[in-house]
Amino acid sequence: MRIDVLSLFPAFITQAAGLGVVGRAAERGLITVKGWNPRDHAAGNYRRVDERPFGGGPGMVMLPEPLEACLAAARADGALGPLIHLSPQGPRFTQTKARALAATPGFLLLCGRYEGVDERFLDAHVDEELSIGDYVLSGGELGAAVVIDAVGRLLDGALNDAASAVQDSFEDGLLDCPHFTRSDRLGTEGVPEVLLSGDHARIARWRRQQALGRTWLRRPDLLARMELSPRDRALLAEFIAGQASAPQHP
Ligand code: 9D3
Repeated sequence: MRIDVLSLFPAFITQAAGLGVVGRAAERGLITVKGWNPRDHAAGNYRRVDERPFGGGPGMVMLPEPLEACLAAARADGALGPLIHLSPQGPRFTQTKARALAATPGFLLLCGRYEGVDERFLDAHVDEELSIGDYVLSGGELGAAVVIDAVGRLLDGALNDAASAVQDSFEDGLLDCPHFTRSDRLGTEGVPEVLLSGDHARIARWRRQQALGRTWLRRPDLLARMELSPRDRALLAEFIAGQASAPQHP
């Protein structure tokens, strides 16, 4: 997979994509992340990439010309797939979207700065928009890093253990169960007895029940949109019955 990122801070993206699981995926040749700086394609001694908006008001807007030249350079270099604008106006980036992108050969990400990007560039070149959540960032770079991380770790061979990919929170729509380490200092203190039992069927059952129960406690919105199997419903009912005082969900 190839991801090309248009950003005034390309090093931010390439550094983030060089670490951890995604960095290893890059070493394994599964993913290439390339940064493109519109400033390298800006004209004049000042290499302006921003300008004051028509109609006045505070703040600057990214000029279309450096972005057009930057995009053309990326495409000429082989950048492929849709151009996705990281934007607070976009629909929310989700695990479903991450899976869809991971199944493609590549895409481009456009990171805005200042107040945003000239609408005429967006109309002419952007295929999709994505927001990473309802909070105000100072630019699209963190959004791009989030997308690259979530997509990169889904690529076949990116994770060392294939099982950890399927077990993931959100891959089955549930939060994770609690984890306990074989810590020298803490020993087995505070560790649920079932995890020490060696009974793998009981352990799997407990973990599933914890995942269901914690989702019910902390993210009832996720459970509401799920179709639980009869077994899961029974596990959750048992979890709820074991709660000291059940929280009231509307
Ligand atoms: C305070 C400026 N806002 C005036 C209403 C508009 C605004 C412009 C530019 C708000 C944020 C940004 C920069 N944000 C992004 O580029 C961005 C973002 C975000 O802020 N939140 C969630 N997801 C994303 S993806 C890109």
